[in-house]
Amino acid sequence: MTYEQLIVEEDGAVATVRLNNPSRLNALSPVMTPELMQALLRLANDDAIRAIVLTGEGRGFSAGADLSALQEPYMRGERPQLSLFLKEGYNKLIPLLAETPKPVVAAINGVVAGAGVSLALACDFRVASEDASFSMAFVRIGLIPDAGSSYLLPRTVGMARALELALLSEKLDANRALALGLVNRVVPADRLMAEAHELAAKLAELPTAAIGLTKRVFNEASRLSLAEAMDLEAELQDRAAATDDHIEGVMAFLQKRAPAFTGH
Ligand code: T3D
Repeated sequence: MTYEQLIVEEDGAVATVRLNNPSRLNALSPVMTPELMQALLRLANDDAIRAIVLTGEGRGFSAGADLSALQEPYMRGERPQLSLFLKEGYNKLIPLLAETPKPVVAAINGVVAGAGVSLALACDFRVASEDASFSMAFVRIGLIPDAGSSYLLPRTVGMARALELALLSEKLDANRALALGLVNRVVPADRLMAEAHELAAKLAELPTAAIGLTKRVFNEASRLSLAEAMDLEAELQDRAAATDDHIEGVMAFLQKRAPAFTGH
């Protein structure tokens, strides 16, 4: 499968999805957003793929919405209704990414801004290069945090820090992002892809269905009462217990050997 603004490579059970519009720092264009959705859906349904790495080509991870798409209508004095773009684009893309039943590692290679931050936050792990920098950016163009960042950012760094990041929109370097909990780890630029791939490969060896169900219970539990969350745990635990990997995990423990999970 070939794309115009995406490169998708597979290496064993790990797929690497590379945003590929480097001259615009991989801004999310009307071409890239649907292509990314298409690729994620395909990988989610491919049993051979058990972990995904998301990264950017060039010196950007993603600079958020492709603002060049707004130039012509704004020059003509038009005021396009942004909610229509959001509902057709990010409002489908970000839940698809966050709820993909496979672990997703963001390998943050450089500049991240606006909806690019949302994209990184919707991944399960964020490994940043020392060269990465982060800016919420929305307020600088008179907009509010969208693409799920109003929901994901406070849950990741806490409300006070999220407000500071959104309102001031200052550029953070990778180590500051690590200190705030915005990323899981920072690595030298020349180690980024190897570290992200190593983490993804480790995740790909785990029981894939249990990982998908863990993501689901965490996502849904935050909207439920304790009792409701525990009911959901019980329901999803039946599904996890029905997998071959559950039997393998228990038998490997009892037989004092390493488990060989298959993702089934
Ligand atoms: O439209 C909707 O649906 C609304 C939804 C909005 C969601 C959002 O994401 S709002 C936030 C949008 N993003 C931004 O406002 C960030 C804009 N970019 C920047 O502020 C800076 O580029 C960065 C801080 C990210 C990086 O700065 P720097 O100095 O490293 O790079 P640069 O020189 O500014 O950018 C390099 C090129 O990328 C440049 O093109 P050129 O001059 O070489 O031809 C620049 O125009 C282009 N570029 C960067 N960001 C975008 C972009 N082109 C289109 N859209 C961008 N977002």
